[in-house]
Amino acid sequence: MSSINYTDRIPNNVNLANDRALQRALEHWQPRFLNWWQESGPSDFNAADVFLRTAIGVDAKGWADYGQVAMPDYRWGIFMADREADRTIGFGDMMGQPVWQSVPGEFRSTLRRFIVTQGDTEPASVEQQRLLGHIAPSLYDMRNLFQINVEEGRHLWAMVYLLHAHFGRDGREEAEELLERHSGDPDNSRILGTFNEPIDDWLSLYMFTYFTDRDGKFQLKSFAESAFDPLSRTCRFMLTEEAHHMFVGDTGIGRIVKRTLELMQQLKTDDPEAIRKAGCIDLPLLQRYINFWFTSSLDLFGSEDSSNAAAAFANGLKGRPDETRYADHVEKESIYELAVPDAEWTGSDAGILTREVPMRNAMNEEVRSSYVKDCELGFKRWNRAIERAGFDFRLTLPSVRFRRSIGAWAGVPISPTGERISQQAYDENLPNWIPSEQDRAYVKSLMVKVHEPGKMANWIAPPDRGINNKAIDYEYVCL
Ligand code: BYC
Ligand code: FE
Ligand code: FE
Repeated sequence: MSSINYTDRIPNNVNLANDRALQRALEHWQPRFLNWWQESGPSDFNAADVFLRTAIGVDAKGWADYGQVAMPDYRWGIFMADREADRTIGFGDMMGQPVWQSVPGEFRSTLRRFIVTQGDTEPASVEQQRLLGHIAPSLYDMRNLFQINVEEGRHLWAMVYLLHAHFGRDGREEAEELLERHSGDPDNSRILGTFNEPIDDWLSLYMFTYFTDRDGKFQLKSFAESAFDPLSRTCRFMLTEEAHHMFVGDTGIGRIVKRTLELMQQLKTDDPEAIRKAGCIDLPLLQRYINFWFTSSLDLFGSEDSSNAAAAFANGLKGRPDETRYADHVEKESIYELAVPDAEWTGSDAGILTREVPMRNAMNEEVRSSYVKDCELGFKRWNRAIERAGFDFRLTLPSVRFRRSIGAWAGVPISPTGERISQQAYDENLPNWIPSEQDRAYVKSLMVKVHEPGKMANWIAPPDRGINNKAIDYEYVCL
C-alpha cells in the first residue's frame, strides 16, 4: 500500500494505478496545476536548484527525501496515512460505528464544502507569497519559503484527490475552480478572508506562518477525527508537513526579537526611532503586526455559535483536535457559556453578556480557544528573552474579541485588551493598534535580498541551526 513508484506521473500511495479513470482524470488536472504554478507560484525562481524535502512515504522515520531540486521538477504526490484496522467513529451521534470509506449521500455537500474550503487556502497562500523570494533575508529563509510553497501545492493535490476520487463530476469541477479563484482578486477571490490579505514583506510571512498555518494545524486535526476515513488519513499526513510551516513563523519571529534585543542592549534604548534608524524592527511595530494577523486568523474558525459546526460534529464529519482528550465525545446535553455582546449596551458597564448555548453549537469557539493556547507558547519564550535582556516591554496576544469580522463580535468596537469602547474611540485608535501605512512602508524598506550563503539581512538574527544537518552557510538555493 505505501510503496511509492516515482516513475509514476503522479507519485502516490493510494493505488492510483488500480483506478485508471481516476488516474486519467488527475493526469488531466496535472498540467493545469503546473500552469497555475507557472502563473501564480514563485516561478521567477524556476531555474534555481533548491534544497527541498520531498514526501516519499508515510513512515514516520523516513517519510521525506532531501536534495537539490528545481521547483518545477518537484514531485507533487498524493499520500495518506496508513489505514487503521477497525477504526470507528470517535464522536457525535454515530460514535462507535465503523468509519466510512466513501461519502454518505446525505453528507455529500457538507463534506465537499469543507474539502473545497480547505483546498482553497493552499494555493491561496502560494499566491500571497509569490514575490517574497525576491526580498528574502537569506538563502536559508528563501529555501524555507519555497519548501512551504511546494508543500502547500501538495496540500492542494491532497484535496483535489479527494474531490476527484469521491465527488464525481462536481468534484472535478470544484478542482478546476480551485485554480481559477485567486487571492485578492476582486472578481473571484479566495473563500476565506485571511487568504486575500497581501503578504508583501517577510514580517508578514512569519506572522502568517505562525498564526495562519496554525489555523491549518487545528482544522486538519479536526478533520483527522472525521468519520470519512480518506479525509482523516489525508489530513493526518498533511500535519506532518505542517509542523515545518509553523516552525518558520515561530523561529522567524524569535530571530527578529533576538536581533532587536541585541540592538536595544547595544544602543541602551528601547526608543522605536533609534531602533528604526539602525534598520531594525522595534517591538511595538512587531506587536502591531501580531495584532493584525492574530485577529484575522481568529476569524478562520467561524462563528462562536454555529449550527453548521453543531451538525458537522453530530454527524461525525468534523471533530475537535485530539478528540480523545475530551471526557464526553457526544456532548448531546452539554452547555457552553459563551460571551456575547450586549445589544443594549449604553456604555455604562462591561457590555458583555454570557449566554448558554448547546456545546455542539460552540465547537468553533472551543477549537478557537485551544488554538489561542497554542499561540501563547511562543510569547512565553519571546517575553523571557525580552526580560532577560533587561527591558519591560512584553509582546501579548490581543483579546479574541478585538477587530473581528466573523461571528458574534464582528464589527463590535473592542480594544486590544478586550474592553468595549465607543465606535469613535475605536476608529481613532485602530491605526495605532495595527500596522499603519508608514509602518508597512518602513518594513518594506528593510526588505533587501541577501544572496550570499550564511549572510542575513540586518533586521534578523541567524537561525540556531541549518536544515537537515547542513550548515547555516550551506547554499540552500543555487541561483
Ligand atoms: N472568511 O457557521 P459559520 C490552512 C463563512 S488554514 C470568510 O460561522 P462554519 C492553511 C463560512 O464558510 C485552514 N468566510 O462557520 C493555512 C460559512 O459560509 P457558507 C483552512 C467565512 O461553517 C496557511 C459562513 O461564514 N481550513 O489550511 O462552522 C497556509 C458561516 O459559517 C470565514 C478550513 O477552514 C472567514 N474567515 O466554519 C495554507 C477548514 N469564516 O458556507 C493553508 C474547512 C466563516 O455559509 N472549513 N466563513 O457560504 C471549515 O471547516 C469551515 O468552513 C470554517 C467555517 C471553519 C471556515
Ligand atoms: Fe497546507
Ligand atoms: Fe501550511
